[in-house]
Amino acid sequence: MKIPLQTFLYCFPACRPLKSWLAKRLYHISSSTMASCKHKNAKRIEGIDKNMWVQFTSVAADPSIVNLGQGFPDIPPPDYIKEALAKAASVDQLNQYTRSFGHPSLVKALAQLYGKVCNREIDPQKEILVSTGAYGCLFSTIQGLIEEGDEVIIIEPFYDCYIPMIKMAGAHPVLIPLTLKRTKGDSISSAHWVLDPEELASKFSPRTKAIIINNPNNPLGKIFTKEELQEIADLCIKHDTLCISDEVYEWLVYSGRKHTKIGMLSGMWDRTVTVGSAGKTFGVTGWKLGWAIGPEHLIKHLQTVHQNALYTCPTPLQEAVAQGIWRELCLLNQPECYFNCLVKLLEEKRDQMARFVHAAGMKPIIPEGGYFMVVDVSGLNQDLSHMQDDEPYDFKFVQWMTKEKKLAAIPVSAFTGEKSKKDFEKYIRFCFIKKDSTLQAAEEILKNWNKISH
Ligand code: IK2
Repeated sequence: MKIPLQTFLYCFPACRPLKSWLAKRLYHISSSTMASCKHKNAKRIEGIDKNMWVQFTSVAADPSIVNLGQGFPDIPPPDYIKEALAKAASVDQLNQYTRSFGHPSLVKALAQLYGKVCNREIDPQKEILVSTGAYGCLFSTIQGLIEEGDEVIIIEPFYDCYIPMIKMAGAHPVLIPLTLKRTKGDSISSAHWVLDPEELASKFSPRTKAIIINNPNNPLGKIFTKEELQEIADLCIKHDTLCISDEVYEWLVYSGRKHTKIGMLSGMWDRTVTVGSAGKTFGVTGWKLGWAIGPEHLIKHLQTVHQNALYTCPTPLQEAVAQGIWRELCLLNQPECYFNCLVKLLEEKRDQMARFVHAAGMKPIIPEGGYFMVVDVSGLNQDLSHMQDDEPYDFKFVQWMTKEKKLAAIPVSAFTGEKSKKDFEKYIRFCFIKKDSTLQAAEEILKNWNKISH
């Protein structure tokens, strides 16, 4: 026989304290069940909780480690940009909110600069969005233009944030690797990494909404030739596909190479969003300012995302970057231009790094642009069998090297999808926008390592 709790408590009043205890327990159980369900992550962020920058930058933060990992300079930014920031911060009005889609003086400066580079008039109000770094612009582009169920083609190795951003939009990444075209001789350049045109064509389908290219590429340093870009452009036009062109290293182009903007090829302006970064342009990565440039009918959707996500970016930083751009605009193609000075400086550092990694038994891939060098470490035959087995070799190698040799880098398979990890796990990436003393310290580590291991 079942006796209801209320009847039981009525008949046995001594048990009434039990009632309140039971009620509290029941409330606790039901609310914690509700909580576990309501506190669950949104589906759109499922499986994207790991982030390699979070993982590797915290390890490399130890000052005893020579950090050639994350891509930021330890050489000082140009004085004029720091002075411009100090000056901007001293103007009361410039410490307040500014226009949502970009501070007026910055969008004007960007329109002038890219108008000159692209040889077309750019509307500062309608064809530009300023956001929190290239990251913010990529996010607004993908959220604003990519629909649930769409496919987005990405070229491997790729900057790692593309995939989680595409997944957050409910779309599907479709990957195609750059592969090393075998060359005679010892020296390998990023130019030897190419797409297979037939494979590329096979990736386009009626569901393809966009292709993302990164030119110059991080991590390889590849600069796509005009012919390679034309092949991509032809496919975009044939399949009526958008192109998102991440060009944050556009000014870092080494001797003998030329950077072409895919958005400037015939028929491409109307379907291309080009992304740039003040952090990379002026060596101020901590400022986290970037821009997206393209036709009004695309940029207006990025602006919609931005106004509802971030609304605006810091005014003094935007003013200082505007001043920096005005300065460079006047000096463009002259030796005093900061972009040209930086390229000269970095080309020397690139060659210095290539020499010392080669001397240590690693094989460098000489980058045509950017400030990273990918190196093949398989020649070192470093036995890492004692380490966790469920990670690619390069992850283990970087963790081991950081701990044992006090030298930090980034594993290249972090820039690929699952299927390609096997093809890239013998490579690690070094950043060379570093002071001479930092590069010398790295060289010293590699010299000693060689002595020990041979
Ligand atoms: N796109 C690319 C290709 C980038 O390299 C970056 C910045 N990457 O730097 C970290 C590293 O690779 O070590 C971004 C976008 C993001 O740029 P921003 O800092 O302007 O958001």
